[in-house]
Amino acid sequence: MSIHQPPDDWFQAPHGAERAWIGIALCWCLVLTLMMPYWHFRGKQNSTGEAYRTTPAEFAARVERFVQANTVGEDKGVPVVQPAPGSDCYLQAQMWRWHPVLKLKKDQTYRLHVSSLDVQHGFSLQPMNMNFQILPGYDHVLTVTPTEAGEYLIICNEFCGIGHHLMTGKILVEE
Ligand SMILES: [Cu+2]
Repeated sequence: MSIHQPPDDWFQAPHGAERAWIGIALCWCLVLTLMMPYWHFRGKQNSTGEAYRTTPAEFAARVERFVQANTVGEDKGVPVVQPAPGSDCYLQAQMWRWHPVLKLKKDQTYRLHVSSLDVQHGFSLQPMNMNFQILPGYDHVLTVTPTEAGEYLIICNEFCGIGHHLMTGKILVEE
């Protein structure tokens, strides 16, 4: 409630430059809305949309089996896991770690399953800046073919609590 009653004619329809800017903003919203389905088919860094229902417990059990069968080393207490080229590999997001470290071969294709055990996380692969939302209850499957050897960092770019800034992971790609 205002202290003073506004005058009866306080409202004025937008005109001139204001009208033009509203029009420009509206057009840009429409362009971006159309770009969303377009990027789904054309974008090089967009997910295929392949996802399946799962539960945190079921996904964690699959990750554990995958880790136990393919571990080849350790990096600061985190298992380094090397899946067979062409196979399914798993990455688990949880407050506040990515588990395990994956070791992949250059030019080989993998089906990377990613899910969260607790809250929503953001998978952000650096330095190429590929980003995917990771939700609990969904097994997101990304078809991955690394084209350059090196060490890639995974950070979480969806705020997930007090340890969010510590949530980093790694993917190693070798020749
Ligand atoms: Cu986070």
